[in-house]
Amino acid sequence: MPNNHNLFAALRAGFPAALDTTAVETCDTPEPLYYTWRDLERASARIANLLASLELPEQSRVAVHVDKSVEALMLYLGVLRAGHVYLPLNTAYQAAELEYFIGNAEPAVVVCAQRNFPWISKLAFKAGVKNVFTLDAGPTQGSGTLLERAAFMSEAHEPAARAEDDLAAILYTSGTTGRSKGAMLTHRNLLSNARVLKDYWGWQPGDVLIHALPIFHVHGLFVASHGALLNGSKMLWFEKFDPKATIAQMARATVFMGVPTLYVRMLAEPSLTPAAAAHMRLFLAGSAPLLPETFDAWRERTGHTIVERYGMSETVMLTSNAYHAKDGARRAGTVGKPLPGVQLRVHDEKGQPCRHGEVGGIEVKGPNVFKGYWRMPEKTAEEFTHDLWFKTGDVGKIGEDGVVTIVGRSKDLIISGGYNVYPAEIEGYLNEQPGVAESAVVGVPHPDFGEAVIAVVIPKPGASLDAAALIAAMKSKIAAFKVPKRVFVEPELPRNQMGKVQKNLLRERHRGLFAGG
Ligand code: MLC
Ligand code: AMP
Repeated sequence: MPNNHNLFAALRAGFPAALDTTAVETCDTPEPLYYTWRDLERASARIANLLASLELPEQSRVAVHVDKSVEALMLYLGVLRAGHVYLPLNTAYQAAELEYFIGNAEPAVVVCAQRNFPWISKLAFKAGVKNVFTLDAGPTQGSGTLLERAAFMSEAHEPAARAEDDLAAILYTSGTTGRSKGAMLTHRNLLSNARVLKDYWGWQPGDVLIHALPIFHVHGLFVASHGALLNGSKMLWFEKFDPKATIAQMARATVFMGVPTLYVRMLAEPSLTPAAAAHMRLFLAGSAPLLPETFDAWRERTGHTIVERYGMSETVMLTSNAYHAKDGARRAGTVGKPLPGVQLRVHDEKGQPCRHGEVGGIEVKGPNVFKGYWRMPEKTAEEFTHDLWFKTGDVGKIGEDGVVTIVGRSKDLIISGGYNVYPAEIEGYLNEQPGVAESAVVGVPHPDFGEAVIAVVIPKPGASLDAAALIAAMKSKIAAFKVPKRVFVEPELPRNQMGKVQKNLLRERHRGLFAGG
């Protein structure tokens, strides 16, 4: 079907002719499991046929809250193939978080781990979802009702016809105020970006990717998986990141992608040596700022210079340091130049262009920029300028040489170990706790996570608050990575003359909290 813009069809075209060679090898299952390209082809066809048999409305959302496994990747491919919309959810999310996503996205299908079926199915059925399946990574093959049902389906499936602007995925990103927003990504957004990255990062025949990131966010699901699939490259697959085991696999691999925390943790391993990394071609980092110390230490310890790149859920990848020498040098503390096809500008608060080196809001345009927030036309309009550039919420500058440096964020956002945490959301939960008058959540430097979430809470008159009890209460409600690592009970919050909480003072006061580990 020449005019079919279904992303799956393009990824499938990248599979090697030898379909019986290994596409994915697992590294942290009791025994290594080998999945061939034919396995990916057949399983995604069966899952697509299963979805087709359910006679869902066109472009139905399929919400997925499952542990990382090769079967979960097959499910992603099956959803694309069937022409539906993939909605991945972090497995750390708990009931309150999931209830919102399911209510907002109105998926036709929910897939969850067997152990979570009792509570997730309850939420889903309450919201009117008719199809709830389970999917677990088993010791020898995936298990659960999704694959049991798919096993009866045909292995032949023609990818559903899709237009470039049809939705392929929705990724929820938390909002600075109020609830999370679903970023709608189209087949064109994802494919155009994957093709640009294939070229820009010099993907080669014979490349082998170490895949150690979760597959419910842009970095692991799109940047890493698409890169390997489009290039027909084998993946060495970790369900959970392990620094020692990752280093051990470098002798068989060529490409690694990680958030800065993964690099920091590998640097703590004595086995990280130039010899261990000698077979590698490319180390990529992103999702959070890579500290120049980490960049330098990595070069010293391995002889490799990390390529740092910058992106976000709404735009996939925007800029990258160079891979090819012709594209320039790789510089610590910068995120490189806009990728081919991406336009990037820096504007001041009045909407006027900043000069080279002047700091302002980063705005972008290009085939990679998302279609808008799911069922939130007003929020979408707010995030675009009148001439339709997307306002990233990141603050930065462009040098004379075109290289972009991110200096901060205008959005009140903490990035902890590559996961985003929106203070407004956590403050909302804290403020609901008995005896809490108000709270302020900020990020402070952390040697492992880059930034760590902490909270300052103010008791209601006469109330006494226990920091440990507040942390325990948060742990029972929200994803653990969002829970403040420390809570301080203080008499009042610092405010400016306008009454606005001065979070910068709180950050300053607590910045040494985790110094040195
Ligand atoms: C885990 N914990 C975290 C955390 N990850 N706390 C703060 N920040 C984090 N990122 C907490 C858990 O809640 C738990 O707390 C304890 O640490 C141990 O949990 P774990 O699951 O064993 O942790 P670990 O496996 O060590 O996970 C750390 C990690 C993981 C760094 C491997 O966070 C990770 O995979 N991060 C990558 C995120 C990512 O892929 N981001 C890409 C977003 S895409 P407790 O209290 O229960 O003990 C994007 C766009 C772009 O941003 O540009 O790419
Ligand atoms: P997300 O909403 O999870 O997609 O996170 C996107 C945000 O991560 C961006 O808006 C940036 O603030 C941040 N980010 C991604 N890559 C980098 C990077 N290399 N350096 C600094 N911040 C980054």
